[in-house]
Amino acid sequence: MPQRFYVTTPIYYVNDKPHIGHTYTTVLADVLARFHRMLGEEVYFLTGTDEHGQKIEKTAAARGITPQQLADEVVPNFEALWKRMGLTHDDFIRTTQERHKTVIRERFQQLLGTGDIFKATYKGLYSVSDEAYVTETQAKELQAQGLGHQLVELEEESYFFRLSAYENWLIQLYDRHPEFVRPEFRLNEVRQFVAPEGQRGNLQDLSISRTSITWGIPVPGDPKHVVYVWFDALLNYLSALGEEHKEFWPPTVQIVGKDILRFHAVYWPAFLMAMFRREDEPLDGPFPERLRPLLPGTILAHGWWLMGESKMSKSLGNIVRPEQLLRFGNDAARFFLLRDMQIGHDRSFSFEGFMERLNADLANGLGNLAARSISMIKKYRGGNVPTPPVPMDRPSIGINPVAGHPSRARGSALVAILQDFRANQFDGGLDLLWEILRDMDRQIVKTQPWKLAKEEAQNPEAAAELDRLLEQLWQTLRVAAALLAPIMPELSQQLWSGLGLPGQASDQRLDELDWDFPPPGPVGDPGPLFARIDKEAEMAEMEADAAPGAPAPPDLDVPPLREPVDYDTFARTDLRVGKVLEAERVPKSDKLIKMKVDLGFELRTVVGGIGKAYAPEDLLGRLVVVVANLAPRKLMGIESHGMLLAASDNAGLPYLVAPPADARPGFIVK
Ligand code: ME8
Repeated sequence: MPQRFYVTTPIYYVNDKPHIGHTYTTVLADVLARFHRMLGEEVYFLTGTDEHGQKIEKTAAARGITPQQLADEVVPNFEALWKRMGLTHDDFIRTTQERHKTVIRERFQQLLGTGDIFKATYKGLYSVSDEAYVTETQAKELQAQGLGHQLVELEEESYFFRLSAYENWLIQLYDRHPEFVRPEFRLNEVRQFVAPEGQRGNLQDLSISRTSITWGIPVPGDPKHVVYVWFDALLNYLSALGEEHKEFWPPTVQIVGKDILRFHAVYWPAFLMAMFRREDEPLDGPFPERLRPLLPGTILAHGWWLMGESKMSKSLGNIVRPEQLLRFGNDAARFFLLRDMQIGHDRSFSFEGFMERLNADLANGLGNLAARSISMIKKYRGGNVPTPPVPMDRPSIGINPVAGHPSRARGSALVAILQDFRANQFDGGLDLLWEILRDMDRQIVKTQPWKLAKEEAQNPEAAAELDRLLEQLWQTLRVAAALLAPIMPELSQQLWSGLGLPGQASDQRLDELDWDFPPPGPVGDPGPLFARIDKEAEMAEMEADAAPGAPAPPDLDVPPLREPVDYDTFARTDLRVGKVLEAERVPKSDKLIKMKVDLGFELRTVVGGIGKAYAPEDLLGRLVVVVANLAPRKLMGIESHGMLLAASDNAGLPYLVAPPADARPGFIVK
């Protein structure tokens, strides 16, 4: 029976359009799915959207629509993008679907029955921005970070999952099965969270219901509470399979960004242990190995794509959108994302780097080698791939594909590449493959086929050598086309057919690939595989695109300077950095926006006349400068406690003054 391979992506929040991060995670899952299909495995690939919770409720409220409307509006963006990119997912789950909600209700009830979920009164601190209860220690840590986490004292009824009871089994899971989290240094982070410095008794029970919001799945029998969004979201991986595909359980690889590793490596296995546990298996005893095959194989945590050194975010306006990558084709974007990111680590993105990579590896590297090789086979052998009696050394032996990879020196190149791919290290495998391609280029230079072709009529040795070179080039390109099929499905097929090979590159079994394959017939014409990008022209065009049809700014009518003031007068104005946490239009006004602004030490209501230049959702999370000691003033019945600083053009349109990204709410501006 073929091995099963179930791969998942996180389900994405519907409060934003897809960006490079979502694209990366989903492409990585698609590459894994295609790769494992080419190993003969039976694959199930799941993605979807996370539609409940406070974030969605808030964004919808700021836009004046219902959360369901917001979800219905955003989901097609994801679906259309994945379709345009030709992704091969088997299912797309939405947490608002009935099939999902049913499972949440059933599982919630099951765990209520086993005592793993219980109702209690929580009294303590709550972090509003993290949507989580926090201990005194955590509260101190949050405050020390100075990121403006708003903490409130709370006393409320909540349902809890008894996470603390699973600490013992979780630690044993990490110790005995370190493959549960990859890469290894990410597992260490998880260990540090669960048992810092090896200390036990650190995990707190987890509140898994909310009464503060309504947008969620009501707790069965107690609809005042809705199920906490992470209990809801994580179970999608289970609910999506349903009865029909349950044989795929458990997930083989679950791809997540490092930001959500804790949820997947701590809460998720604990929920599953609770669901699959037998009563006779004591939680303070050894972890029952029986459970291991019921838990996810590997949680694969990748790093972030950064802009410069900072995280991409809406408020910084530095998000790379997938459309910007797709202008050079699906395959180019896929190749770049896989080639340039070392799994687990962060990587900073630049458009220059993106284009340079494509030019170097696709236009020059692979494209050039394929064009040269096929044209030589045509020119010197009438298009028929020669089959020399003594094959030339294969890259595994004859050339040294392992330069720079001393640890791989013993393995053959092909085995090493497949090993890297199996270990989800696509950057490493591709690096090695390109080393082989570069070596082929060097072989051409060294062998000088044009000279051999002139000599071969008189010298049979020259003819044989030319045969061997041409055959080796053809075999190498064939192997490359097959290996690249999971990563660049279109381009590899173009190369495959161009080499005169029948059928689909993606139908090949990668575990049966070798360097010797009898050429089936004459080579074809792959055409140019990848056209060289004119980097300068593209950069200029991108800049122009960034401001489509923007009218030239009007010549500034510079107003005269005001009367001088002395420093003391100026210094009486207390300017502070603030962060906009909520924003909504003031009814019946197209100009006024009411905001909740975090000043580091308190939350303020500020009403600003910026509604013609900004939509409320553009303001969320934005850092602003607030005149913090301005006397309160009523605007359309709402008391405003401060004013945002903004520059202004001739037409009076405001441009909010933005503190640098590393400033914190509460900082004084002077
Ligand atoms: O967290 N670089 O959804 P989300 C790389 N709904 N990957 C990035 C990235 C970046 N700059 N930014 C985001 C959620 N990602 C929850 C998940 S799962 C049960 C619930 C990717 O829309 C990365 O995979 O915020 C990250 O984990 C995911 O997008 C977060 O997507």
